[in-house]
Amino acid sequence: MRIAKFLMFLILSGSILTIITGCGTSPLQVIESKKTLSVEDGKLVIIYTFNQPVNRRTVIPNSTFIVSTDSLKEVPGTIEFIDDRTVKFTSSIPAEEALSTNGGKINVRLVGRSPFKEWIADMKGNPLDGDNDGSSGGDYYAHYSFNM
Ligand SMILES: [Ca+2]
Repeated sequence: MRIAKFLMFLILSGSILTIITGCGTSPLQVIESKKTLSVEDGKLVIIYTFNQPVNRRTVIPNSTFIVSTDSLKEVPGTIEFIDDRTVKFTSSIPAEEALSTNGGKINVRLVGRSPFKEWIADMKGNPLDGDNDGSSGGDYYAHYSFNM
């Protein structure tokens, strides 16, 4: 009887703790901006700002930061950090090569869910809340129309 009560206490205090810690922290999310996409020196540039610092080692081109177009499944590029919350992708090929002559669609996927735990993470290792449901995990997808 006493053990059962103690177990009950453990289960209750555990769930209360989960509720408290769950409310206190907001997950890593992308802040939507109108100036995401641009061309610099003929290269395609995509900039995202997050709501908190990002673990730099987790942002990897064509692994956790995936850019594609109508004609290219993976646009090769490099990642640099403007500050600890702002990530800049620059294509290593000219924008003209990544797109068709008139432009086209650019698709971005930021990985927040992966069976291999290869995702964009905050400083504590929690994955990106890309689907914006308020809890860590879920991919972020964005599609842009681009005119050359
Ligand atoms: Ca989520």
